[in-house]
Amino acid sequence: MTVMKGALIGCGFFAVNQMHAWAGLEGVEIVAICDRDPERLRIIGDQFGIGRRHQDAEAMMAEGGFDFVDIATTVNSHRALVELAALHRLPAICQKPFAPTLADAKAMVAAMEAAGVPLMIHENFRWQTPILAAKSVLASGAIGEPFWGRVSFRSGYDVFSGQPYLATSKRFIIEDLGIHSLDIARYLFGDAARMTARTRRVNPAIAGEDVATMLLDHESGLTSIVDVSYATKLPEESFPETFLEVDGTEGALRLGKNYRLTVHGSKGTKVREVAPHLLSWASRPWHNIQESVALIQHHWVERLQAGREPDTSGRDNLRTLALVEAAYLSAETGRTVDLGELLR
Ligand code: NAD
Ligand code: 89V
Repeated sequence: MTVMKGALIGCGFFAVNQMHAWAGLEGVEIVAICDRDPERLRIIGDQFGIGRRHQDAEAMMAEGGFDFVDIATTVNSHRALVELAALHRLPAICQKPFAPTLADAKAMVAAMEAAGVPLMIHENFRWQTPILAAKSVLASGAIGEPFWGRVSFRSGYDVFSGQPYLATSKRFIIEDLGIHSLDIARYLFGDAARMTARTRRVNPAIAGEDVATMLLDHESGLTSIVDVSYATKLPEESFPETFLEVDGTEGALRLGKNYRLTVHGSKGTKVREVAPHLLSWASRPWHNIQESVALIQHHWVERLQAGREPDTSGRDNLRTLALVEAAYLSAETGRTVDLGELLR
């Protein structure tokens, strides 16, 4: 089997998961890493036994020796790094959020398309085992035609200790976490035509909004609510579980605490656990996210080898990012935003 070689850029908090997932996949090997911070380079390089270490992504790409780049830096560096990958005709994975603005993301898609190389956004939440299970129930027709849905993430978890930059960003929960929930809504219910949103900042110690409630009119006629909060103090913390409610013409689906999936339809009611697997390198409560990282990276390898576009390609993810922009615009202006306005 030919082994595909990759280079990872950005050796921070989340890259550790990506490196573990690469190490666990067959047919792929990370041969070089890059970070501006020499200490992060040393930590990740030593932990995963990577000898080739760079502080400058441009120099690393110019030297070459790999088949793709995996960009795991924070959002403000994404456009420059993806454009650099395009310049070197290197297929690239870029972490979410795709870009600070939809205009940047459109330029990144255009650059990669002009270079003729694939771009995948690391939008991993739709790859979570419980979300995949819900998708397959909806596709089976067990609840009939879905007409209403809710994607809900409500938590009081301290995300700022692992990712301190989230406390100082002017945009917080929609851009960082809601983006995943909005992508799940697209994955389950199809694209949305209109967005109405309300936001709040409850935690006075942070710069951005930590609560958002979004109403989506989907092209299919389905209505959904996507609600996210990091200000919700519950007796039992559920981070990082996403809860789902879907009503259909023949029944209903509920995904609740501890990955309990209830499906009610014309053939009766079934309740089962759709918990993620605890991979050898994973730790609770992050194992749900960690497994989805392994699954999306596996998808990338498969699609790259087959010469087919990944499901969460740059072009696909423009529609998820447009929902983020629409939510901020709607919350700011108080009006309902037509997605067509943003995607033109
Ligand atoms: P981090 O700040 O811990 O790590 C980013 C690293 O990138 C830092 O070490 C920094 O020095 C390096 N870096 C920044 N710009 C660079 C450049 N131009 N060249 C080389 N190195 C550079 O951030 P993080 O928490 O690991 O987040 C990284 C990205 O991952 C963010 O976009 C975040 O939203 C995303 N993330 C995704 C998930 C998920 O489930 N998909 C979870 C957490 C974070
Ligand atoms: O997925 C993310 O980007 C993370 C977290 C799940 C903690 O919000 O920031």
